[in-house]
Amino acid sequence: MTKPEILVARAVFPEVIARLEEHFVVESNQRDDSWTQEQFIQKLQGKQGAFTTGGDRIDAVVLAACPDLKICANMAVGYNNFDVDAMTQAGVIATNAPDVLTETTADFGFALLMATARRMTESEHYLRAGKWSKWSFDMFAGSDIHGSTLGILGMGRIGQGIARRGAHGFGMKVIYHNRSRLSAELETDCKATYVGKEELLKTADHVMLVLPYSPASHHTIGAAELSLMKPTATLVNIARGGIVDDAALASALAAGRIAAAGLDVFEGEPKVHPDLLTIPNVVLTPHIASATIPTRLAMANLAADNLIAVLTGKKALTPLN
Ligand code: 8YV
Repeated sequence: MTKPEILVARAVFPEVIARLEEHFVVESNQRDDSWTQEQFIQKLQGKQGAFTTGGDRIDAVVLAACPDLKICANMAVGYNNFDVDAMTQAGVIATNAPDVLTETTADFGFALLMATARRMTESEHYLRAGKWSKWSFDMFAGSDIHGSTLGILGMGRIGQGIARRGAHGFGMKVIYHNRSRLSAELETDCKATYVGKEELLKTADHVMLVLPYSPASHHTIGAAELSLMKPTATLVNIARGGIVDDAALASALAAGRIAAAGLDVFEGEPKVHPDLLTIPNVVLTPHIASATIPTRLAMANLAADNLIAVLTGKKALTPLN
């Protein structure tokens, strides 16, 4: 029997490519070239499977040009790069990579919160620039994490992981807002209290964004929402670019309307709003919340498992449609 053909759209672990090659004829992009949509379509034509990452868009145009496609496996839990309705209509299975990255991403969310509230990068830049000539009582004074109120917007698995870290590890009061309320059991486990979005923004000392991106969550945090937050508050976004209006955030930070922000994701990344690059009270990281080798390997293997299952006639492990 001839092996199905697949495209791996971005560079990944060689051992994952080797696993895929046991089952498929693999065209991979180990040079990690950036492709235009036209080039992507050209490579995908005639393939039954695609291994994608968050930057590879699968929409009606791509689907219409690639009628042999049966499955697209995303090496990401977020899947706003997929038009799932169009995929369903075209009979293409969509899968993501949940669970395997939950704890690693929650660790990072917490790290970014602490770095932001305690002004770690801002103070390091000061030190490296040779500006530290003497200690002073209020030098880089930040805000406390322990005992403060953590407001989490989006309470999926990663949000719950951050809530547990905050409540159990740091004695934080955790409040959350989500499309649906957690079960009583999960609320007890996370020590988290459900509140409305406005109450969360007004009362949290630290606001953590962990909600999925969709047209409905576009600019969930804009000028109006930022004006509700405490002037001493921090905002952390590890969800997706576009959930925050980055221009409005840059103005709020520059004007001191909130104390600080920590951002791992950006509107139009890898481009970053130029004002954010010059403002001191923002910690910036290049979309690395899931970046540990074991976790990225688990994500890649889960995407590979989905491709292998579907193209050998079995059910997808983590289907989206
Ligand atoms: C990925 C992510 O690294 O899983 C997600 O949704 O944002 C990250 O973990 C990124 O999307 C690349 O696929």
